[in-house]
Amino acid sequence: MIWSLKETLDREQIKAIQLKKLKKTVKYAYKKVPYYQEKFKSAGIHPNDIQSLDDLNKIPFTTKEDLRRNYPFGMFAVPRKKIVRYHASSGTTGNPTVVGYTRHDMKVWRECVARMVSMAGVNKNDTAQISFGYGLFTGALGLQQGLEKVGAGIVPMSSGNSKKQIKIMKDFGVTTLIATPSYGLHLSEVAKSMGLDPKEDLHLRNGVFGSEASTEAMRKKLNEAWGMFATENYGMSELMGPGVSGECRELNGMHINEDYFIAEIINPKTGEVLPEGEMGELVVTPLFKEALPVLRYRTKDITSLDSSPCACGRTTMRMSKIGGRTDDMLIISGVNVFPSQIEEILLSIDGIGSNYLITVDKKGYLDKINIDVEVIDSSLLDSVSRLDNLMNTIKTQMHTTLGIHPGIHLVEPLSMKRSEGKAQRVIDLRKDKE
Ligand code: DLL
Repeated sequence: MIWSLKETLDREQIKAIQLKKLKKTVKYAYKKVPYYQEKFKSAGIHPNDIQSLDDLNKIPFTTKEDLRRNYPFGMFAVPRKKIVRYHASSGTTGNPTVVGYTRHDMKVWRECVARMVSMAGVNKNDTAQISFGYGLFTGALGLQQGLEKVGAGIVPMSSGNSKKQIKIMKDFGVTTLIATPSYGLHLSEVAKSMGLDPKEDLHLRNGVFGSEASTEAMRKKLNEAWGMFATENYGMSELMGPGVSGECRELNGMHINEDYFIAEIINPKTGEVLPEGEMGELVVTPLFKEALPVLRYRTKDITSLDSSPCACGRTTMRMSKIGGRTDDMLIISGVNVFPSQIEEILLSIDGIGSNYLITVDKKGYLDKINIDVEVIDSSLLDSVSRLDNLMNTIKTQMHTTLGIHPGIHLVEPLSMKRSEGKAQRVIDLRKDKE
């Protein structure tokens, strides 16, 4: 179902809406956020210079680092009393990126997610189990409010506790699963291990997946395992959360909510804007944000754009599957982690040397992360209790700070291979298994 007529405007109408909102957004960010005043001054531009959509490329980019430098609320455009919701996502090191929403921002977010789940085929007759983690992550609460708007019945399971997930799914007659694709596949295995046939004994008809990359092979497995129709959806906390774009049932790419976002593709090395169809880094300018306006936000996600007609009747631009990232951010079961954050934790713990290797792999359908770490003093390896203590300290800090559960392997001082050039800190074996 097409939720809003705004998804079917002709391209010229969409562009006219974008230009009007862009001018307003640029003026607003300039007036309310000192960071943008300084940035505009040093670039020698003024909001009045933005008179066409092509003028967008006069505006300097905004990055995650800019948000981090202004942690936590330095780039907010409204007083705190206007903020009705906070979320946060990983920063490259140390501070997370904090995002805030006014009532108006929440209204737009709900609308965008309502469109996205409608595109996926969800409606008021559905019972939707949300198996994204509830908390600072935008996934669960973001999906919940849009699903509520559509009228679906929400089962707010959060992630983990997989056997209970299957029991509730069965007993409540759940028809829609909201999760990362890897967790969706894992749940199908858990159902089988409980003696159930996911296709026969459970009643999922839609899968609304996102927050991590997935392949067509994974989609096929999800559809076959559950007898469902799986769609992929894209979003990012700094832009909104889920709701930026999503697939319709034609599976032609993810339709962008273009009356609320302008998408560009740039060459990540030069910053040059690339023509439609070329792969490059996605840069997005949200056109509605009151709390945290960001102009030309560099997502570091690699994709391409396509505005050709889609058989579903929507006229909005579509983005292709994310083909990778321009930085080294790892996504472990939907949780964003930078190797530098892991390093920062390791180096803050007494007894740990500066050599480590992060290995990411798949166990079944779930991501698994292991860290080999050199200790400073080899006598530690002879004491079971000291070894246990150190392992527990590392595991607890990784869990409380980053939300990951790595396997830890402590090794002798100087036993790990030294590199002559740039140290290899990460091995990602998942790529070989796709
Ligand atoms: O992951 C928002 C979201 C939640 C989207 C639920 C869809 C469903 P962040 O935690 O800020 O926000 O992570 C954003 O996740 O820059 C991408 O690298 C990655 N990502 C999100 N969706 C996809 C996708 C949410 N469909 C980062 N395919 C982004 C590949 C994705 N990567």
